[in-house]
Order: sequence, then C-alpha cells, then structure tokens
Amino acid sequence: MNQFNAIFQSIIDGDEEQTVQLCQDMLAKGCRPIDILEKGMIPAMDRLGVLLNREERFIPQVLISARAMQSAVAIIRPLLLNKAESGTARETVIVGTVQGDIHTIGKNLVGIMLQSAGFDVADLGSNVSPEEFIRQIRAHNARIVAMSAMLTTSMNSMKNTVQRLKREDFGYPLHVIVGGGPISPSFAREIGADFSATMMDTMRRAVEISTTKH
Ligand code: B12
Repeated sequence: MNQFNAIFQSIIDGDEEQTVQLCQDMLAKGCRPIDILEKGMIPAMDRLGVLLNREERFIPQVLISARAMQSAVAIIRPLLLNKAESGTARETVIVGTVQGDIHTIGKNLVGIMLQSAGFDVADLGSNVSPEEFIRQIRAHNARIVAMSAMLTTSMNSMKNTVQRLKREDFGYPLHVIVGGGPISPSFAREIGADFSATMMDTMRRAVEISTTKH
C-alpha cells in the first residue's frame, strides 16, 4: 500500500476528521503538499465519479467526501501560498464556474495555484452569469479569466459566456483559459479560448500571458 492510499480511502469514505489527520501526518513526514493533492486527493474524487456512475455512491455521500477534501485543502493551501511570496506577477485573475454548474473543487484548486504564482485571484464562485464575469473583469481591469465547467450541459453555458466576453470591448485583449472535466482542447479552440488540462498548466499559462507585453 503506498502512502497516498490512506488519504485516498478516507476521502472516499467521507471521513473528514481522519482525512485532516492523515494530511497533517503526511506533511509532518515531509510529504510534498502538491503530491498529497495530485496522488491522493484528486484521484479519490475521480474514483467517486466512477462509483457514482455505478450507483455505488450517491450525491449526498459525494458531498460529504467533497467536504472532507476541502478541509484537507484548507491545510495545504497556506503551504502552497508561502512559496509564492516573491511572485513577480501582481495582476488579478478572475476565476469562476459557469452558470448552471455548482462544482467548485477544481476551480478552487486552480485559484490556489494562481495565487501560489503570485497572482491576486477574484474568485466569483460557481453558477456565475456572463454579466457577472463582465462586471468583475471591468472592476479588476483583469486580462485573464480562468473558467470552469464540469458538466456536459454547462459546456454550452461556457460557450455562451466566452462569446459574450468576446463581444465586449475592455480596451485590451482578454485571455480566457477554460478547463474542467468535459472540456477538451478542440472544444476550447472551437469557442476561442485557451485550454488547460490541470491547475499547474493554468498557472504556467497565466504567467506566460502576464509576462507577455500587450
Ligand atoms: C464532487 C462532485 C460533485 C459535488 C460538488 C461539490 C463541490 N463543492 O464542488 C456535488 C455533490 C455537489 C455534485 C453535484 C452534481 N454533479 Co457532480 N461530481 C463530483 C465529482 C465526484 C468530483 C468533481 C471534483 O471535485 N473533482 C476533483 C477536482 C480536483 O477535479 P476537477 O474538478 O476535474 O478539476 C481539475 C481539472 O478538471 C482542472 N480544472 C477544473 N476546473 C478548471 C478550470 C480551469 C480554468 C482550468 C484551466 C482547469 C480546471 O483542474 C482541476 C485540478 O487538476 C465528479 C466526478 C468526476 N470524475 O469529476 C462528479 C460529476 C462532475 N458530477 C456529475 C453530475 C451529473 C452532477 C449533478 C448534475 C448530479 C445531480 N443529478 O444532481 C450535480 C450538478 C448540479 C449542478 N447544477 O452543477 C457528473 C457530470 C457528468 C457530465 N459529464 O455531465 C460527474 C462527472 C459524475 C459522474 N456521473 O460521472 N457533484
């Protein structure tokens, strides 16, 4: 059994107390926070998706598991942020899950990674309307938006949102990075956005954009 199995299982079981304890133990043993996330916690959520499809787990159980994961993420978050004190970029990235979609975990992680790269993040939460994206982009003079969709049904909402943003004149070019379970590079291309597969990719892409003159 590898060291990530215990936290993987504890998230599947929705045991919040044990998940937090295991996370603390692993960190105390010198385990890298990003490894705990990528090798233990995220695979657990993926596994829950499979169990949901097989009807071996149901939405209320998944909610409890999501809560356990979020409590452990809260412990890891400051460790990821500390590393970034000297980050060069200081612009604000707008982060949100599109209208009609209430999934937050992946989007939250994307926000944390962006903060770890020294960005300010305006997290609009989930179920965000195109109008709210526009309002917040203007309020922050933001050049970068990271948009999440986890449902095939909310892909349409993402497409509409990106189209709405493209019709606005912000006075500078806007970069939209899209991601989430059902989003593919070809879909991103089709709607005129950048694709990122992971939170690490998003961070790299945002740094690339912010260091490119416009
Ligand atoms: C947890 C969960 C929930 C929780 C969400 C809690 C929360 N606060 O987020 C709850 C229980 C509320 C929920 C509800 C529903 N869910 Co749900 N859920 C999941 C589950 C099990 C895990 C998602 C997750 O958090 N993964 C962990 C994170 C870390 O991964 P992630 O989100 O994929 O994010 C990573 C990448 O995608 C990427 N990423 C994510 N966002 C972004 C954004 C950008 C910009 C970038 C670059 C990258 C990026 O980076 C992240 C880190 O690497 C998935 C199964 C799965 N395999 O995804 C189903 C899943 C997404 N849900 C599903 C469904 C159907 C629903 C419901 C409609 C169920 C229902 N009948 O009510 C509702 C949705 C209601 C709504 N209107 O939104 C389906 C979607 C099927 C589809 N293709 O449309 C899935 C796939 C489950 C399944 N059946 O297989 N769900």
